[in-house]
Amino acid sequence: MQQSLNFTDGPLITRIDDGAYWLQGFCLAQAEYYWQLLIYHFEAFPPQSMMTPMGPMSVKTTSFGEIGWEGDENGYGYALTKSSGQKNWPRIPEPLLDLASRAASAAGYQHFVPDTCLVNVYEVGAKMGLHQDKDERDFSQPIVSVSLGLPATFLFGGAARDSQVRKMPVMHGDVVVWGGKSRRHFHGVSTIAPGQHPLLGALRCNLTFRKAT
Ligand code: MD6
Ligand code: FE
Repeated sequence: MQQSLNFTDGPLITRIDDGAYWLQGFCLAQAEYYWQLLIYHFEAFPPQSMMTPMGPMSVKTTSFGEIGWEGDENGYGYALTKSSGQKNWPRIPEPLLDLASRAASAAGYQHFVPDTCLVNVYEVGAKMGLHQDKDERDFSQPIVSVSLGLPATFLFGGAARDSQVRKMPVMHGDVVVWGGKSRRHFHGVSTIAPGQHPLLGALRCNLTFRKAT
């Protein structure tokens, strides 16, 4: 971490890289409410493990928004799709749109209006290998990533897969905003360690908001 600015009336904001910021505790006060919205969503759209060319992912996924993310045995990584099977994904709830927009603003990206929210659920032992987020059309728009539940080590590399990787302990209520020069940098999540979170139990949940179309 190169630089931390602790504003007296705001969250701890750490610059991770060019255009990438870690907002510690940014949504801690509202996190329980967001989790309630997610539990409700999971009843109709349960998180499912996506298929990749390397086999099923350990992380389970569901979505909100005009388009969602689905597994793809043929290509690499994910494919953006219009719907989940027959059912369209529900709209991104207003409180979550508001959170994404406020977090993006706090990191210097004004007027962020995401059209998709990917919800990743990690059980103990799940992880996400180093990857780039490069399926979106407009790389001027950032990604807003919200962490809930068990802590995780977020890995942040560079433009190449073998660039040096930094490790950030992301906690319940943290938000990472990602854009600018580091928009396509490699990143991932280490294996989730056993633990119990007071609200989520033995789970970590991550929301990523994007403007994909
Ligand atoms: C996760 N997140 O934290 C996975 N991508 O569970 C991501 O892959 C991610 O957190 C782009 C920007 C922020 C992220
Ligand atoms: Fe990603």
